[in-house]
Amino acid sequence: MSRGLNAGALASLPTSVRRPPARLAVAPGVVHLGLGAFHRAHQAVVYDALAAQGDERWGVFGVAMRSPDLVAALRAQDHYYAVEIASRAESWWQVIGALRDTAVAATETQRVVEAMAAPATRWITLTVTEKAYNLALAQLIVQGLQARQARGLPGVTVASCDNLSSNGDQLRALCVEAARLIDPALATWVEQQCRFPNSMVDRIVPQSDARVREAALQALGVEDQAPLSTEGFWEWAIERSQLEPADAQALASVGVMVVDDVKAFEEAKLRMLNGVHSAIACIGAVVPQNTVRETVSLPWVREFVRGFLDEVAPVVRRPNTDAYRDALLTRFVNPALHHRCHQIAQDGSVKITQRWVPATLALQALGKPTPYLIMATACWLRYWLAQDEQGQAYDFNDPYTEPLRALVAAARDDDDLLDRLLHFEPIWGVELPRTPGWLAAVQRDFATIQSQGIEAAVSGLSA
Ligand code: CS2
Repeated sequence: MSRGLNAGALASLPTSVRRPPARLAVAPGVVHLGLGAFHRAHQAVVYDALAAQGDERWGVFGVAMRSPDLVAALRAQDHYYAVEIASRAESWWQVIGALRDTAVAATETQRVVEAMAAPATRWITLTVTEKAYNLALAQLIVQGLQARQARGLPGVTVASCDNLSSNGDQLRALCVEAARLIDPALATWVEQQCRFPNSMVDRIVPQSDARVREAALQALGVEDQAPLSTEGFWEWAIERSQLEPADAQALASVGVMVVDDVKAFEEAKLRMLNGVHSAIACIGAVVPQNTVRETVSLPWVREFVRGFLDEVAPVVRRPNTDAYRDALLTRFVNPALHHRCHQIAQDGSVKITQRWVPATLALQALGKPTPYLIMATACWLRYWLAQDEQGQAYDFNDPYTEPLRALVAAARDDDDLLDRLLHFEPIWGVELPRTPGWLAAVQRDFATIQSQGIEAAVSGLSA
């Protein structure tokens, strides 16, 4: 039995492993909700870069929303864990020190509230996934804000880092609503004392697995129960007007893009990266292929990805979309990343409503056809059949599984089913299904997938 990673093991790690900056006895300045892989391989790495410069205010109190397992593993490791950062040019393992304390929101709510209301806390950040943006989430945050108000403490920066359009504005609206239900004066305090920056964060961080744990053991010489593997690329764009000037300066000094408007970054991320990611995930799940890299390595999928990215580029304001597209094509086939298609396909309905619907409507408004988005939609419908082309059944993990299953059960025949699925308002809204030709085009592509298979249907687009 090998020893585990913890504070005592740091000194004897191999010299090839990058060590975290020394921890000073400073209370965490950040409460992060949603302790998934993304935060630990993205923002926590940024905070370590700040700590390495001597800025000690970015230690993290990490909150898992429900699952106790990761928290238990991290506590046993003094909250240290290792990240493999691998790009084409170089790769290394780095132990992260930013995480200082943890709690599980579902069972330790009071500790979480106390952490948010602690004098040292200046930021509350979130990566809780799209489906979690509801009143219950805001009520949790507002408990912390209410305690701050009662104690005469200043407001905080509440930063949503999820893949949602105008994520900060959405979170502000929810928090103000939750505060108003308690006391209108609290709602005013939240609006006036707290900042809710819009932001775009990007780094591909697959869920960890046994392969990553084994690679970590090889690299570190000790066992890490919570290691991650990610790419070298990362971006974080955040809205300047919602930041304390000192925070803006600190973040910018380690490479965060502090910008006047994140819209252009958000469009590139949601419509290009995430948009095509969801399509790749559906295609890969159906073929089937295990990972994004395997799927995008198929020449016909690569062509599709390129076509999809070129199709949506006119409704992305970020400059140099060609370079952004080419970078994505490289990032998706990073051999170090084992990003499972089924992981990305999960929660698909709440994702594609952000990723495909606004892009389709924006292109239609420009009078441009959307054959790739339409094919992606047909692939999503095919994915909903829950069986790959080899006849293997798979499970969904989607907040709308029940209502969508009910639609399937109520359908009179296949045409009726498609019609019902494509009118499901929480995903498509009301406008898109009414636009001329959209429904018929999706139905036509779906029929081609059903009769000829997904490869023939998708390849037909670029032919
Ligand atoms: C992916 C994202 O799972 C998904 O839906 O599209 O997690 C994606 O990997 C990240 O947004 C990249 O920054």
